Amino acid sequence: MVGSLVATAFWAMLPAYVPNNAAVLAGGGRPIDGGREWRGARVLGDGKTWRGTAVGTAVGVALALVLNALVDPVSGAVGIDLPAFDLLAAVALAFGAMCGDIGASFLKRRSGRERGAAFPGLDQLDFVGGALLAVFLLAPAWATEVFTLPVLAVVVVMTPVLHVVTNVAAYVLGVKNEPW
Ligand code: CTP
Ligand code: K
Ligand code: MG
Repeated sequence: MVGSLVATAFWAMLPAYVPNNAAVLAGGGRPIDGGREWRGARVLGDGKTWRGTAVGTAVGVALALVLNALVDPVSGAVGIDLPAFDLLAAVALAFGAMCGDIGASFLKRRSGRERGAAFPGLDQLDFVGGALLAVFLLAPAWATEVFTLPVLAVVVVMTPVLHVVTNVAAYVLGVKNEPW
């Protein structure tokens, strides 16, 4: 029961988890805010780029398509009925995750935090909020079927743990500037 909730939550959120990590590897180039400031601080900052956002979204959608090709054998192997991704749901999860992270940077700049500064809580859940909001808005039937209340509860508890682990790992490997 718990195992199937965790497996479903992890599988369904993978297209939202991977974009931020892909953006770290792909980032660079022109910042989304074009260098503009608002009220004495950058609108978003140099850490939110067009390339990172586009590549992150594309990688998330591509991963969903790969998962769709694997869903039957994996479901059979683990004995859990994992969901396949509607295209719109995949786009919403990936792009919504990137938008949640971008929204968080906007809030960080408004609260005087420089690029790279930690914002505990927000850092671990911004992309989850963005992804879930987008998928419930753009693919409501799919989202309601997959993200039942127990699955949502697992997502909210599991994601910060995974986020901390992957970011510390990325920092230790030298691909990320801060361990958060
Ligand atoms: N990145 C990007 N575009 C995005 C998100 C991330 O190019 N939409 C890249 C940037 O190179 C960024 C790195 O991924 O520096 C790490 O992402 P993140 O930790 O979200 O950004 P920070 O640099 O910490 O900036 P902020 O304080 O605004 O979160
Ligand atoms: K972030
Ligand atoms: Mg950061």
